[in-house]
Amino acid sequence: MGSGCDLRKGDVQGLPGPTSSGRKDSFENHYANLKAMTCRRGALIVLEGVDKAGKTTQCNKLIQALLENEQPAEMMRFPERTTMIGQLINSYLEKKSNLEDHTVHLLFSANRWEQVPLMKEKLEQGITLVVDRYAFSGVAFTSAKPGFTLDWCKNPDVGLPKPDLVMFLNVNPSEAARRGHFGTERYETSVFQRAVQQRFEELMKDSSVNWQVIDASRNIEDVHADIKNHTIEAITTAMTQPIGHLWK
Ligand code: FDM
Ligand code: MG
Repeated sequence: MGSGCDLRKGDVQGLPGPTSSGRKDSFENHYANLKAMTCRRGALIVLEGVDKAGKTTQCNKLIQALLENEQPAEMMRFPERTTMIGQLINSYLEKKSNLEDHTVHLLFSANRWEQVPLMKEKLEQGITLVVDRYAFSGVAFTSAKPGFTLDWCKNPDVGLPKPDLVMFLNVNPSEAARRGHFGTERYETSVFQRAVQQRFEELMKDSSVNWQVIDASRNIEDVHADIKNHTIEAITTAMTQPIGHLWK
């Protein structure tokens, strides 16, 4: 499956040249459109939801389905615990260290920004990225703590690559409880998770983001079928559009 971005200077010969500022604009627009069409970039697909919603299971199944359909795809997750910043976050989540609340929020954001060059490279190569949590988790979890506004929490993530699709895996609290006990990491209590759910609901009111709420209380295969359909649509749309900027 071709996924190269092989547009070269010669390919735009014959387009209006950059002679006046008005024509320069039209030249640049034309060039951007042409580049987008030639590149067939991958889509940025995010799965969000509270703990036990099935995000990781569904990310894995989606990757498998895309690869079976010869769609280049890779999985990513946030926090990405393997980097230096990720190790600080990991130790905080495992309660092996304490960090001040603003500080850890900024570390989670920095942990996304440090992956941006890699993400852009993959998307431009035509690889679809399926991401387990993103800036929305960042905002929902920190703003569930006392004294944090949604706006303050969003700020450090403004301008990140904008997802082409964000699927919120929605489970009701009683269903989530039936799926087993929480682990021992920080934030894994039902009181906190309910506050997080409410913050997600606030974030989903923003129509500048392509949110899709998925009923994740159904069986794994039904949820997967829904997720796959939304993803195929997003991949088709993303192909002809440049990567956007989140919350900008
Ligand atoms: N989390 C995750 C945050 O608090 N902020 C963030 O920006 C991100 C990406 O980290 F409790 C929280 C959410 C969860 C924890 O996530 C680790 P995983 O998916 O269980 O590894
Ligand atoms: Mg967890």
